[in-house]
Amino acid sequence: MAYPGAEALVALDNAHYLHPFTDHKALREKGARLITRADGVHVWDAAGHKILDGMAGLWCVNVGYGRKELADAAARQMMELPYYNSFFKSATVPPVELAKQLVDLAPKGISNVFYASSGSESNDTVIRLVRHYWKLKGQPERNIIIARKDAYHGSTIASASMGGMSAVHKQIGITLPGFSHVMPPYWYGEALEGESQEEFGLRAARAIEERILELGADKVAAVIGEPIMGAGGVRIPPETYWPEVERICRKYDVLLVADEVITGFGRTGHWFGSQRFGFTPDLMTVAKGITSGYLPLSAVLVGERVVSEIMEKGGEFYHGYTYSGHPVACAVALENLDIIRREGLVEQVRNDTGPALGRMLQQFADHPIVGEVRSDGLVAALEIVRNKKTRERYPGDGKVGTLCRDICFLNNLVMRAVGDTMILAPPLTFSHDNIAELEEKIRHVLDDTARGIGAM
Ligand code: PXG
Repeated sequence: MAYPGAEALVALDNAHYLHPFTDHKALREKGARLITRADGVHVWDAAGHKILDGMAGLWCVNVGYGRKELADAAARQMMELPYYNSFFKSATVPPVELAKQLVDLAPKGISNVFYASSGSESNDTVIRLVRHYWKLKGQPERNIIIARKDAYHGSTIASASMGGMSAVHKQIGITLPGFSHVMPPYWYGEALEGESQEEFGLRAARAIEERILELGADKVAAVIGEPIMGAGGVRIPPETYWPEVERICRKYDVLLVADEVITGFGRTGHWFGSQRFGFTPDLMTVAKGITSGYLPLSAVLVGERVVSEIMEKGGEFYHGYTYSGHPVACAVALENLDIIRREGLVEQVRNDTGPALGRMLQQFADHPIVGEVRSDGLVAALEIVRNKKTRERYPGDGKVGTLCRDICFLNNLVMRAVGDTMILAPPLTFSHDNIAELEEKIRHVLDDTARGIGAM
């Protein structure tokens, strides 16, 4: 059944609402798709279509939609104490309890938590903390952070400057200094002919070492990376990459930061991507799945190396947000972690649904327009190419990906396109039935896309 007043709402949207990451001229031509409700792994639009959400909202609705426990936790906390801050030597209960749980879940060495409300704010906090640390250490000239090209670390000026998206940098115009970008660990796109995954992983890691040596190790504060690059196109690094990056960071005494905004809270079948890839970061950024997106919350998890410096040297760290440690958001996070544990979602993704999704998707590796299928836990990518052998892309800079995404829409499936890379990150509650439903839809979508471009 159509949502009452839907047409008028779409007109109001066109008139008054500037959407994030949107070409507004193009949006106005068609109008937005109004999403009005959701349950489990499906969302419904105003026209009544039931849509399979292959992206868990924006990589965040880990426990799925319609969780009464999370609404109840928020309501209880709102009645008890809707807000108080943790500036000026005060604290509230939920962020304290949540800090303990986060520290227990995180890799060894992580001992403290700084809260914010978004991944971008947390990454800004990382930049502030890293610089603060090296100043306290008496090495203020260590102020460059090495990141990877095509990385996404957020949309504030600082986090976008740290990110490696060239179109974003171009639009900002003058990005902030203090960041240096190296090759991403993207075997399918960057490997030399005949280069194995393992060899390429080492070469991509050593690009970081080369950059450290070029800049001078005494100028480099930290290396930051998403364990699996998300918005850059689900680039899953070879197994050799992260251990080598860690070795290099230790060798030059550089801090290692994991941006776990997407990979945190079970996405890869481990609590954190750093555990999946076997490395121990000094700092970690988390957001999204920490509340399954039900309320905005993010955090920087801080390791002993940085914590001990802050504690011993003292002095105020001039940084924080009104909503740092928001009690309602933290209460929802506590309940969300409880659900993930109670339902064994991390283990389910690791041992059952992650491998099942991978097997289902691999059959499309034979499809005429698919060059590579890759997945890890419940995050996956399908590369659309013109020539499977040479990996040549279709011309048009992502036009085929956009076409494929639009065909997904018509088939009531949400799959995101990054250029011509189609990506998936469904809720962690995704079942075998959901995987079967997804298979049906993907088959249609790929066939229709191939027919649309004359490849079938
Ligand atoms: N780091 C990573 C790894 C992210 O994926 C952020 C930081 C920033 O988080 P906030 O909460 O400030 O948005 C992100 C966010 C997309 C898409 O289209 C991805 C993100 C956000 C919006 C869109 O894939 N990731």
